[in-house]
Amino acid sequence: MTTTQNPTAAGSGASATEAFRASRQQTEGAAVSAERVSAVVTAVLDGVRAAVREHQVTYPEYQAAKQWLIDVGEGGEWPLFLDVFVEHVVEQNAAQTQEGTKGTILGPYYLPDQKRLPAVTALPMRPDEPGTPLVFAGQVRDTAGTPLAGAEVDIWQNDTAGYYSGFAPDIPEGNLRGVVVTDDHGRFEITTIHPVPYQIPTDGPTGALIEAAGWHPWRPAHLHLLVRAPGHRQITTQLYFTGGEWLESDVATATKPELVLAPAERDGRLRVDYDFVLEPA
Ligand code: MBD
Ligand code: FE
Repeated sequence: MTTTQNPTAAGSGASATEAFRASRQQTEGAAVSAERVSAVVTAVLDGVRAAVREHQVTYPEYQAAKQWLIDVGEGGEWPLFLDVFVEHVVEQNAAQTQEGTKGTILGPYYLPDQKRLPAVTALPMRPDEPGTPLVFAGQVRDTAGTPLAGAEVDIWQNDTAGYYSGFAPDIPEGNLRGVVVTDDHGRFEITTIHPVPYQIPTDGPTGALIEAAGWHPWRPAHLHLLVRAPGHRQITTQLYFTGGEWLESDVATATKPELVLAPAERDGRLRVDYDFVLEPA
């Protein structure tokens, strides 16, 4: 995957399109019937037509909207835009049949095949990585309470500048990303830094829309996680932190009360414990 030389976040959106293309094989679903395509697309178009009618959309507005759609595609921001504004509803649908730990959206910045790390570990970091040290520890169990040894806690987060490795220049590949493997008791203990709130790139078409609408572009600070074990349903989730900004107004509508943690200071470092529960596949 190429990393754009644009240090601004518009580069993030474009790289997210490449990451999505690269991972697409895994996400391809079964064939969809004509009935279902027609039902869903008709509903989408009916919604658009209703908005045009209700708000008496003009020709200049219609042409501006067309240009914006072209710009989102050319800027590679469809993964960013869709994951921010639509994915949470798809996740709600999926959550209806999911037991165990609450899930939430994946977002555009996951990269597969990161470094495998032992149960007690630090995420790959630069020697001078800025940030508040955070120890994140817990256990992975099944819904019957049995610890899952060898489970994978696949974790990624932003740095204190707000950037994700692989989606911004000048950050080493794999920085603040890793696949932590639980010990014989299903436990893990990960040393990292506290993530910071994430700002949707303000210099791309998604940011332009947010600005034009008078919305704000922020997500609360979060850790991203995929947790998996053989024979169990993978959980996609995020963890948030009490007292942080934007918890009540996440632009991506992806917070859930169960996912907000309260780190405590211990030995001069922040520590937070959280256990994951996986249901049988
Ligand atoms: C993110 O970091 C994120 O988690 C989501 C869901 C969307 C955009 C950026
Ligand atoms: Fe994120």
